Amino acid sequence: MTRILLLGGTTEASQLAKTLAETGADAVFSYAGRTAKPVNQPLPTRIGGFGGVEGLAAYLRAKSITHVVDATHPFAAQMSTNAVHACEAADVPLCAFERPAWQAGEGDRWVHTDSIEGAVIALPDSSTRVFLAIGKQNLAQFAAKPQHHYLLRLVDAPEADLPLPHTTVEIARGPFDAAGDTALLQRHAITHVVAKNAGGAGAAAKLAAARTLALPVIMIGRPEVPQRPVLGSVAEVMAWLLHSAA
Ligand code: 3Y8
Ligand code: NAP
Repeated sequence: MTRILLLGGTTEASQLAKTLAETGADAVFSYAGRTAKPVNQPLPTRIGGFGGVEGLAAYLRAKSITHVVDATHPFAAQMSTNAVHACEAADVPLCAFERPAWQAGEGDRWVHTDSIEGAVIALPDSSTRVFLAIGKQNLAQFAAKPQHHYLLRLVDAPEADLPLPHTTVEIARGPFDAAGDTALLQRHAITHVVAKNAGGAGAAAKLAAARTLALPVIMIGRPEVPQRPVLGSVAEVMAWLLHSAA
């Protein structure tokens, strides 16, 4: 009896949820509860943390989960790490469903950093205008360079004051398109773009826009997560589920 826990929150997770629903799979979709109104999914959905590794392991046992697919974002490193340890503890097979990292192409002006702190260091000292397209969880680190004007794109309007003195806030939920992002960068006279190497299509528009406008992109590399099988398509995940059916 196969029962799947799908750790979601990305375009890939939504694609997989659609196929699981169409095939009548017994699956539950999980959001962290980061946004006010997450997109509805065609599967029974739970919202909120599990309570660390122990909480997730207890959930797996209590709900008789037979497979976990981690389709969270490459930067959701804590969730992915917890999933590895909880699945080991509960002896439940786990795979990750993840899009490949973006690679710089012709005309790209990328500066690679391996952390948010590295991105702050990579920004110039003289004040300029920066598109910070990394959401809201990591803004505090940029307070080390308050001299810049920051264009922020957030999913929900910030409740508390922002940790940066000069900001313009754009409330928008992706996926985004290159024409829209090119116009956005021009409208705000942006000179630098800061991005996480999310991969996939949903967040790539700003990279195409930066290339069009010959702007530098400070590209933050992905955090480390423990070893687990990583699959790259819905078909591969469906085959994995079938192959390792309980
Ligand atoms: C809550 C679920 C789908 C999923 C869509 C993808 C594409 C649009 C692009 C930019 C980059 C960013 C951010 C981004 C994108 C997709 C995907 C993706 C980047 C939602 C969603 C949840 C979140 C959480 C949110 C984070 C933030 C990151 C905004 C839903 C819309 C910047 C990542 O305000 C906050 O606290 C936002 C937090 C985590 C990163 C951060 O650290 O702030 N995603 N994004 C999920 C949950 O609760 O479990 O609300 O519907 C999902 C999507 N966001 O179904 O089609 O697959 O990546 N999300 C980044 O890539 O850098 C925006 O602006 O150019
Ligand atoms: P994170 O830092 O790796 O996780 C922090 C904690 O949030 C986890 O330990 C877990 O809490 C909870 N959590 C995270 N994802 C969850 C999920 N899908 N279901 C249930 N609980 C979850 O996570 P994050 O980077 O904040 O990402 C949160 C959500 O946003 C994820 O769904 C992710 O896919 C989505 N997202 C993130 C980014 C990004 O840039 N980080 C981009 C796009 C989408 P407990 O320890 O209590 O279990």
